[in-house]
Amino acid sequence: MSERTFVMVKPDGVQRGLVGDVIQRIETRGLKLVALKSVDVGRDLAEAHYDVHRDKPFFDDLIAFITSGPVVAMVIEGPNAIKAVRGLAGETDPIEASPGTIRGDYGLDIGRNVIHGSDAPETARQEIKLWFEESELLDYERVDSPWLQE
Ligand code: D4T
Repeated sequence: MSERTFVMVKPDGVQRGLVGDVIQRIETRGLKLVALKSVDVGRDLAEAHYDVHRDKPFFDDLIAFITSGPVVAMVIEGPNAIKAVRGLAGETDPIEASPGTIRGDYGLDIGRNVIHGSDAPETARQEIKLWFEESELLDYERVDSPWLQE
């Protein structure tokens, strides 16, 4: 079943020049880019995005990090897109992430884990609504879709 997920290249990924690599992995997997933009994240947006972690000890550091520089925000669509992107990203803590995943290839520290991907359909809906206007979401078919799905 086709679904949408919210993906963000975090400030460390942008500063380290990893945006192209992340997008390439998503595209070559067969997932469709529905929306894409650079964002200088303000405190309100950062706190809304990470509201579920408000009471965690790492919350302040997380907000400081995510507001420390531009991020690249995306909406990605495809069959099982949420699971597919989480698989591409690897475990939250890069030291636990398998080589071949984005975090396993590029990270060492849980506070600098390069990418975010929604963890469930309801979270994906909320995050897409938080980061994008409806008018920013594109409706098109990838020309190679018959070669990607039976
Ligand atoms: P995100 O949301 O960034 O894609 O990460 P995950 O979905 O994989 O993991 P998460 O929500 O549990 O964590 C959100 C964010 O907080 C940072 N973090 C997390 C941290 O700095 N210290 C910690 O102990 C944990 C658990 C990393 C990701």
